[in-house]
Amino acid sequence: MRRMMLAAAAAVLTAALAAPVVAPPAMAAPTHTVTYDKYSLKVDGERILLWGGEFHYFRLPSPSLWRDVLEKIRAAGFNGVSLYFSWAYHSPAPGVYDFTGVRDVDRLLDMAKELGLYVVVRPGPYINAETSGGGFPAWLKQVPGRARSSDPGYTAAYREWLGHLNPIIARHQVTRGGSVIAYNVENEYAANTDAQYMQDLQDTARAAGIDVPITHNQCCDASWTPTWASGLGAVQIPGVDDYPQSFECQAPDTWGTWGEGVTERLTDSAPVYAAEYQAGSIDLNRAGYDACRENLTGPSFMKYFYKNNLVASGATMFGFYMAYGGTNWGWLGQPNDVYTSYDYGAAITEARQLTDKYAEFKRQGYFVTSVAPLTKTDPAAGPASSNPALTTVARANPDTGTQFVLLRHTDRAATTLDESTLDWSTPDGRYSVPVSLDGRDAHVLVAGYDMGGQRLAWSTSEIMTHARIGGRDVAVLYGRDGSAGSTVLRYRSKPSVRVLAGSVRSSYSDGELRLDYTHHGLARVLVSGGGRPPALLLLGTDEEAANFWRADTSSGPVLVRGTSLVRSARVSGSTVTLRADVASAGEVEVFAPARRLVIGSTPVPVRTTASGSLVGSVSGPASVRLPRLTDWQSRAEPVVTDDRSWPVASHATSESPFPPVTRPVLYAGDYGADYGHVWYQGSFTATGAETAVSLNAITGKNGVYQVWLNGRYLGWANGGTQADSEPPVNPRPGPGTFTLPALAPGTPAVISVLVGNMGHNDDWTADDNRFKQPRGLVGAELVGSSAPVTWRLQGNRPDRLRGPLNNGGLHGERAGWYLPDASAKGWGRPAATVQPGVTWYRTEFDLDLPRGQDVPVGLRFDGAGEYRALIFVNGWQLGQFTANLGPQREFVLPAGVLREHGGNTVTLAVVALDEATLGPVSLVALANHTGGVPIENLPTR
Ligand code: IPT
Repeated sequence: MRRMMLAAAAAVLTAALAAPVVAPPAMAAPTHTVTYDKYSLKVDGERILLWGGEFHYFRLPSPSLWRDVLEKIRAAGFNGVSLYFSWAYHSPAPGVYDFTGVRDVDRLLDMAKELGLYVVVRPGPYINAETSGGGFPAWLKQVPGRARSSDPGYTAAYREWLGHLNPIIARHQVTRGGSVIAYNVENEYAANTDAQYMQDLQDTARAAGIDVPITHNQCCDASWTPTWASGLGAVQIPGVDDYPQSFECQAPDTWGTWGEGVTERLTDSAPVYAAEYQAGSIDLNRAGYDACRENLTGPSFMKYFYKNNLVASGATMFGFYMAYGGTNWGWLGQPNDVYTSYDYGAAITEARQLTDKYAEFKRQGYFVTSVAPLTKTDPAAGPASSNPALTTVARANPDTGTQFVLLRHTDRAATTLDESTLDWSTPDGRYSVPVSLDGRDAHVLVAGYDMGGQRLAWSTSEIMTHARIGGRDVAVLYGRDGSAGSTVLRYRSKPSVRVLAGSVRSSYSDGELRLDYTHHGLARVLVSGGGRPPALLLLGTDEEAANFWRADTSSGPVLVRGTSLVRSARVSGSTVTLRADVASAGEVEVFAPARRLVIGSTPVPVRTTASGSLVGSVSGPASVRLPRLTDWQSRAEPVVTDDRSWPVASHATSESPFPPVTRPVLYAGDYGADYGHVWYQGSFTATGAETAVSLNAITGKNGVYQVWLNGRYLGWANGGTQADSEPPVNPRPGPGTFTLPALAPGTPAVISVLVGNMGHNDDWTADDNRFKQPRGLVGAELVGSSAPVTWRLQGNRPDRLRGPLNNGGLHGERAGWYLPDASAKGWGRPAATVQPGVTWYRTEFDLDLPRGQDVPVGLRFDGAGEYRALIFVNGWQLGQFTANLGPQREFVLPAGVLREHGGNTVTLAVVALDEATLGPVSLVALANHTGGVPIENLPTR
């Protein structure tokens, strides 16, 4: 009997954990289904090609700007986003979680749904992402049991996190009317793997009502095992991460150092998933992110690698890492690989500006989301090329026959201009097709395609997009400026052809209209009759094509050119209304079923063109002058303070695998000092024999510590960095010996040490040896004396509003000097130079930026010297200027934190290693557009 009951209970449990979960009865009925097969995901049975960009909400502390960035992502043609969720960002302490304000992920997922973006959620628990601890909260270092395993200590901790997050995600699934389409467990889980843990993560998700497909992102090609495609812990849609260019932004000529970048098929039961595909880079060598954007991951990289991958792999699910990188504000960043900016050389800059890479994303994104046969393709024989320097790779849709032919250089690194003739058997006949390729580029040529109401036999121009507008098919095709193009369309009878602009030759025979031209500017050809609906072919250069914006409305798509962004469009009656940004005055052209145009709330007088479009002119933004920062007040932080309320370092043991250099354990985290700076005070009674103090500290890369005796500065040393290899760990990672002045026997003495913790190690190796390395002092002893020293320490106190990562343990942080309403007492006129230690500076300024304009504002530092400055704006710690390290001099101040209409406070905590001169600090306008999004100011208290 008892056995039976147990068996029944086990069956119920198994059902609850493993079966695809049926929504609890209280939930509304599923509104959509998400299924998949080897070709693609399907929503309500309809195939989709998921073209997603990665976005980190936690790197943009302004929910209003989430909308700005998500609208820009959508406007580039993405139909999805991948979102990591950072555990550390939401949890200052075990059991304490916050999902409000800048941590309101419910709001984020609502926004994604409203904008029509599918979401792949990536809740970790481990995320890497160059975040401190790889997204693990620092308090997890005190939890016994190996992280990223099925150890009970870790399991209880991550279940707490997912216990808060999963229910939020669950209610935003496509199956419940939201837009979450897949759920990524763990992250590149390839070292020290524990299959039971992978399984538990999935069971936990299912039990919380997650019923969309579960995915994983395997590092870095299928040779890494396990791939989680089969066996215990297998996911439904295993994916692969690909970073073919590696991360050396300073190298101008890199081309696939990490391989071909073709995403492997890991299973025949699911689509090929490029879970993270390189779309930028961390700046390992501090070359500056523009070098990452231009040298390493620019448009020619995108053209070659993305198109090659699209056709060679047949992937229909993509997550481009990153679409927008953002900012390592507060103590969010991991110390080794990144600095404050996480711009990533992405298509959208940290200051939310659109780049040449954005234009390339637009050309490709519009294509892959407009041409439906791409969602279901099999490998096919590519046409033979008469010139061996050029090669083809092909796929075809088995239902429509539509072919996708990749044209590339045989030597993928070739930079030559080569011409060839393809012997191309298309669904509409066999053709000799002249093609050319100039340098590092690739083309996806399409044949046998029902392009709206037209039949495209083939074209050597690439398709950007096409849309039925006002009863006509409008298609945008493009090619490199100066290259030849041909397009062949089929008709029942000879159509009438009118070349409205540019130079295009046309000929007709045997049901085929052939257009020949050189890509140059924007040619326009109107085709009517021939037994098909009329068509307007817009044949442009790459640049002209990228000027087009496509927005979907309930009256069908509209196309726009001449604005610097189109966020959305609406057609009502005979009026088309655009939400669009404009950087400079000029002409705007709109293809829409309308006769009147409104941009924002301003009617724009228009005329109708022969192309059937509306043309008018728009004005640019008003110019902006930002105030100068003057009237600085300053205040030095004390070096010796009353420490009676500070915890005494008294522990004999630690959870950390790193053995203490001396006892008691001095590790900051063991006493709750988790982020940023930590002050230590060591009190002793002098024997007179002390000659020096020998210290050791771990700060993470680029961290330093400073030492004083009785308030007198003794100097500084570099803190230890991450031990990159496996154990044995470096036994004395951050040594420093500081000579003491002579002390009279019997006198009380205080050694003050300020240790800057640059962030916690990641847990890439899933073995605790990196992640659980301590921060702060790891050893301290007097030289020449055995006088007992009592060490006390003071660390961060979390700011409830700004979150656990906003602050460290500087006195000024604990006393609230960083807040905009800090008392003016104790502040005075700054001295000409700063002394070693911590000096705070503060000033206020008013802004009143032009309404209806988007002016991203930065704070620029022009100084140099042995100092760093923590930057607080209205209390939000927006970065660290490292004068001695570079490369970053401009720090983005997100609107919302920054009050665009009203008073602002900038507070700097300058940590000087030597006497230093600060140098100018100024506000800079990083761009200026009309448009933008409405900005909600964040509270300051
Ligand atoms: C890949 C990680 O999954 C991602 O979180 C991020 O760290 C990215 O790298 C680099 O920016 S791991 C990489 C070794 C492929």
